[in-house]
Amino acid sequence: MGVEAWYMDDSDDDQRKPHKRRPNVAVTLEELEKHGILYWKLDPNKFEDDLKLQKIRKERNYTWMDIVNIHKDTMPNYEEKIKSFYQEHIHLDEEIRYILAGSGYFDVRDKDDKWIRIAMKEGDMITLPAGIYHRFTLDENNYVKAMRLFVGEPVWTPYYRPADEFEARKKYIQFLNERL
Ligand code: KMT
Ligand code: NI
Repeated sequence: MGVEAWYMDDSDDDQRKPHKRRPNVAVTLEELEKHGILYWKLDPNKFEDDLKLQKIRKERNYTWMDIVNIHKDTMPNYEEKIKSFYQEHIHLDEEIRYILAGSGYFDVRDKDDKWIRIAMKEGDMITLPAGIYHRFTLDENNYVKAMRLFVGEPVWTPYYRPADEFEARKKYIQFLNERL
């Protein structure tokens, strides 16, 4: 089984809840791939010495990495950070995350601007393409430990929506139009 994803409902209830529609509208890995999203399943217990992870990093040039712990007791400016992660934005580079413990949701806009929620658990690694509108939230477990990877020196700058004038955004739209 790959990663679980679904179309979100319209409720403005707590962002940490699943927000599935009734009945649920599941999203397959194939649909995610059409949006330029890459996914891998790894063994989080051996992240320090994992040939599969090393291969991905080499092939995709993910040279840089660190590990972040997101929990209210360990993260400075926790509430502020949680809010900013959940503000819809793009980056000019790929956003690459590997969940080592805990869980959380990455929400991405589909080709029709609808929210898809991707439930990330330990062992799940994902790449969001440059220029895709997205956001992140913890789920009701309120904890995630994640490896952040990057192609070269990291630039974390979020460009909040609207950010349609950026080259990365235009290129992403072009990519979607060519594939969908
Ligand atoms: C981000 O950029 O949204 C984050 O780093 C969120 C935490 S990583 C799961
Ligand atoms: Ni982001």
